[in-house]
Amino acid sequence: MRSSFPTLNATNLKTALVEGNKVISYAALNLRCDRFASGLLNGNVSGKADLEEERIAFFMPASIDYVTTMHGIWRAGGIAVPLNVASAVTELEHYLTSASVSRMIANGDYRESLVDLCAALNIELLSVDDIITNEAATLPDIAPERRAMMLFTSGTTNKPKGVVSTHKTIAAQITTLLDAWQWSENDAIPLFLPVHHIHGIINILSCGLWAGATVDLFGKFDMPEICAKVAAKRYNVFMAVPTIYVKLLQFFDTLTKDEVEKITAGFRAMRLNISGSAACPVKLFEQWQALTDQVLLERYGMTEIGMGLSNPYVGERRAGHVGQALPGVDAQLFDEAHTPILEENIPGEIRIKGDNVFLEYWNNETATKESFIDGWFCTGDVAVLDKGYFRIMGRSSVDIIKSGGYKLSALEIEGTLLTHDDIAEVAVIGVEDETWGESVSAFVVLKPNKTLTYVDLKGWCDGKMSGYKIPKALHVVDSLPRNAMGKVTKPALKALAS
Ligand code: MCA
Ligand code: AMP
Repeated sequence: MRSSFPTLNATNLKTALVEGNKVISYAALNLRCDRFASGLLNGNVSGKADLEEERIAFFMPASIDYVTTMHGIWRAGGIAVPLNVASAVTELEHYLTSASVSRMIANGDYRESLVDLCAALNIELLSVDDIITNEAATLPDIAPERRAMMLFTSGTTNKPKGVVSTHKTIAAQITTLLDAWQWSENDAIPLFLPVHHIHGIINILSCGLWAGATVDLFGKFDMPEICAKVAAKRYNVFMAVPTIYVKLLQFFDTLTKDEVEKITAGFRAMRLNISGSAACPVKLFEQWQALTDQVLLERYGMTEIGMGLSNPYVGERRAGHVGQALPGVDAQLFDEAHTPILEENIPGEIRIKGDNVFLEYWNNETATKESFIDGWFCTGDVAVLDKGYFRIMGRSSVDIIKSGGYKLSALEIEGTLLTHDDIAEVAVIGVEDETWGESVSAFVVLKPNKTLTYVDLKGWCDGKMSGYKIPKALHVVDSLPRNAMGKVTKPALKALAS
């Protein structure tokens, strides 16, 4: 089997991607991906029959080059490792070394910013133009079971883990959504979410391309620009994290009534608005409906599984609930004794089975084994069944924070803060926040005779962690609350923070 999406072929002249004033058809994109794959295979490095799952990282915002690189790697038999362009250098170093990346693709300023790091790690740094050939060569057959992509996700342990999915996993994650959300080639969708996570990569970009739709690419969430296009009725599908819907409502408060009416008319005319990656508060669901007549379709997913649960496209979309298992996905709640919970309103852990589930954590057999019980992937999310729909109650670990749709590890942030010369002890928690869902708060005990202001801490964090991980509040305390075992009692800190 050649690794490809059905629509990405030589005869499909429909517009696939729009990037600013650049427009590319499926046929032209297909040829570009082939030429890129050819360059990866026969270029100045290996010249192998296929890349034998070589890990190739790329550091690009959503763009035609990003899609060319991703599909080019897939077609050449490599593992695509898309990286967060907002990462700090220490974070990148971890991703690159833990994935044993051999080549890195980046253009322009992004490329420049990586020269020293790639040299230090002995990684070949190339631009898309360095690789792409004039003509496409014959490409290898790629079996569906081959590893295809590695995304990094934070866990409760210290450093993010590489989540590996195969071509088959990716196809399953895409096709279940095509049916469930009734994607078609008539769809047009903006992509402004980061493209190192499932939400941007699978739900928007890959579903859009597999369906033969048109995807408008934005390097970042450019609210005025996106709203202007919505007002011009360019899109019929919109997907975002709850924080974005909150930010849109806040933005509307700064506009005239007339301007708001034009934008909300654009949303009203769409066939579908989706919210996910974090809980959508009922109040937000209702505000959005009142303003746009759109009943948000909320769904639940995870890097390891793609999407698992969804409210229906046709039928009741219930606020505060994430619906039912998607086609091809098995979902079941389990109690602490690993017994399935069959009654309603009894909380248990969501466990998932299906072709949508990832293959492994890269190079981490122990973590992979520990995350499955009897073939079920254990999500760590707690839910109840409520009149046939799943309702998320929270997570089993207080050390996972969801801020603006990003999953953050409190322990990872604590690990960095502890390297500050004046900090003796630290505890990081997520505090409920109207805009971010949860916002990162740090409690610190300082070394004797030291002082620390929030501004100083924020400045110090710059460059040591991605901006969205930097605490939004600092509490300097004399001591941290601990239980009899000496472990910090984070629920007590949450109470203190609120
Ligand atoms: C930006 N900032 C944040 C966040 N994003 N702080 C906390 N949490 C965040 N998520 C901070 C910046 O550091 C900066 O701080 C200030 O806000 C403005 O930054 P800017 O980049 O301009 O903000 P923005 O463009 O408004 O970004 C907000 C955002 C973004 C668009 C909501 O966070 C975002 O794209 N989130 C979506 C992430 C996502 O796709 N998650 C899906 C994961 P300062 O001003 O102090 O410098 S996949 C997943 O979860 C599963 C599979 C699923 O179910 O989908
Ligand atoms: P990530 O590891 O970034 O893939 O984040 C996955 C996590 O996001 C899940 O384990 C949930 O905790 C959370 N999540 C995703 N969608 C929802 C939702 N609709 N409601 C509540 N939490 C969600």
